[in-house]
Amino acid sequence: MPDFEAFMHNYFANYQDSQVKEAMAYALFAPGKRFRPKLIFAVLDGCGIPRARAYHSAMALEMIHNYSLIHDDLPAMDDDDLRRGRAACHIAYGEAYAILAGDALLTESFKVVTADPDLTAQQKLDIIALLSQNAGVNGMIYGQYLDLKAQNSEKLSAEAILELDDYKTGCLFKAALLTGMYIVHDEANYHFYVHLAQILGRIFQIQDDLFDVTKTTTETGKPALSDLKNHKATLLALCNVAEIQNKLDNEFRQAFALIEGEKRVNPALKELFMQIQRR
Ligand code: GRG
Repeated sequence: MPDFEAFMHNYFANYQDSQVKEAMAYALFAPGKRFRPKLIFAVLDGCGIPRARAYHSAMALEMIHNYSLIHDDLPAMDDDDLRRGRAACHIAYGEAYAILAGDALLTESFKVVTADPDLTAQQKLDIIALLSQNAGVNGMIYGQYLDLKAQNSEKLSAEAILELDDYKTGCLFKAALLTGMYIVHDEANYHFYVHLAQILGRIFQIQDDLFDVTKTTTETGKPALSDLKNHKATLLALCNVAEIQNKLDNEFRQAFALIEGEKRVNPALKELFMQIQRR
């Protein structure tokens, strides 16, 4: 996706030089998969609308995602030294600058949406409200809270773990799909996007839990067995690897049935889910 990367680099040039800016760039331009932007672009692709129409919003969402990863790795949270195969932001820049870089990515994300020349004022308001709601205390932060709380409590039920996943991981996917929905004016399909985002959040989190025990540090770019070290609430505490793989297959079946059930099937969304299945 070179055009989108170039767009983000150009936008970034507006920020005055500082070590906080360097720490922000270190996180944002690390080799991430850009799944949340890809979800937005898939919604646009399905309607034949050029991806560039979503670049501002996709950058905003990727900034929020990267803020969450910087803060998630901090000693007060997961205390992970490695992210995407290299030193976590707080290891490279120190805790204070990493905290500021995360704060700056979050606050600047909203400004990026306002700078989009193609969105109407109503679309900007809708997208900013959507991003803040899904990143905030009724969204991803609530998921992170449930996750932290679970580390010091009794084993969670499978339902409680899936609820945690819906908030921690599903909310930003919901923000991505609904951002696409607002840009292409497909509000009539609101429930389809919300349901698909929920399934995707579960898929991602289940894969992440599985990869923690089945893949090496070189393959994931993260320390192996990190969830175990942090006494994380994952399905592995309740089921074996084969059972979890079964749950994952079931979530994929639901996702494909949902996509195929649409009056106008979006092949780009289907292809993205197939890519996620091949991870
Ligand atoms: C600190 C407020 C705050 C929130 C943190 C997202 C999150 C909440 C923590 C991340 C924990 C985690 C590893 C969740 C599993 C799913 C997930 C979000 C993985 C990382 O996303 P990818 O795989 O990352 O899209 P890349 O590196 O590709 O951008």
